[in-house]
Amino acid sequence: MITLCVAAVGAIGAYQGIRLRRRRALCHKYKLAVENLAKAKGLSHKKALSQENPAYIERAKVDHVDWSIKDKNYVAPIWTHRDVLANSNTRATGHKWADTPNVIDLRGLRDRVTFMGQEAYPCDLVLQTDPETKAPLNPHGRTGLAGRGLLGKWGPNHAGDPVVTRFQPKTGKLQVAIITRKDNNMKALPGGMVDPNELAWVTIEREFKEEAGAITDPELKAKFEKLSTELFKNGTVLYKGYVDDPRNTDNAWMETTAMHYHCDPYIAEHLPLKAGDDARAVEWMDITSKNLANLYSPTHRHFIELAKQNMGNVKTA
Ligand code: RP5
Repeated sequence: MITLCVAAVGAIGAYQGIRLRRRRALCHKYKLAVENLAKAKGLSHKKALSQENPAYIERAKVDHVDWSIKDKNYVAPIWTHRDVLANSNTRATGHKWADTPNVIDLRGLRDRVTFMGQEAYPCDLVLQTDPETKAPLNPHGRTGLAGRGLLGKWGPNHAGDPVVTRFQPKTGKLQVAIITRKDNNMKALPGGMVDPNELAWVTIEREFKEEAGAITDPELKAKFEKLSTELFKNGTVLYKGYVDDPRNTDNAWMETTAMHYHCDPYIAEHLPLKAGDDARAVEWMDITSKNLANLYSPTHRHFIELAKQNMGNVKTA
């Protein structure tokens, strides 16, 4: 009996040791992925420190973005937009797309993943949390704002982004489908939030159709449906991870899956586009360094550059 107990305790100890080592290895891999992304050209977070979302309150000054540098003077206002609170999943009314206002009550982080460098990591294993509030901490550092701002979820908020390219039928220049966002009038990819239990590639196709295919004429609409459905049959995953988004806060941030779809010459010439949903306008934008410099997020520019690489670095404009 005693021998059995000793063996059982030994086995449990060994199992816990393996789990601890696995957890350490995973955290190390995650940390490296975050560092690599931050080091990548132009991808350290800047928009997340900006005042570019007109609905946002003023962010606190950030002297040290990196959490590992202790900063006693850093006091970020805690702010979550009233629309987020009104749609909390703990309320009887509203659309319930947002988490509970009190992060302590949030039990779901262990069921959620955070994407970094194309890999998915369990949030509860790799994310650091604020020692006082217990809220998850933005892996790219301080933003000057605590709480969730306009984002519904504590931690990562998942989206999908289509990078749809074509050669302009007359000029032959490489172009990308770009919307003008209604919230801040900036040009961006026509992406959107992943719905509960939705696969990212489904979100990507749905969002493109909603934001770039709001066509009312039935004949043109049918043409758009047929051609875009054909286009979305073949896509390449370009990226999974953090987006430098002006809505990010210390405790809530955007992550996305970006996929590339290239139009064949027929689709390039005949796909009709019309802005809808969150888009004020939609256009085929020449891929030039000037145009890419002013996008909603530098991370979107990165996706478009990855799409170019995916096409073998074709000559652009
Ligand atoms: C960005 O916000 C993502 O890359 C995606 O383009 C977009 C999703 O948010 P909404 O457009 O739905 O507001 O971070």
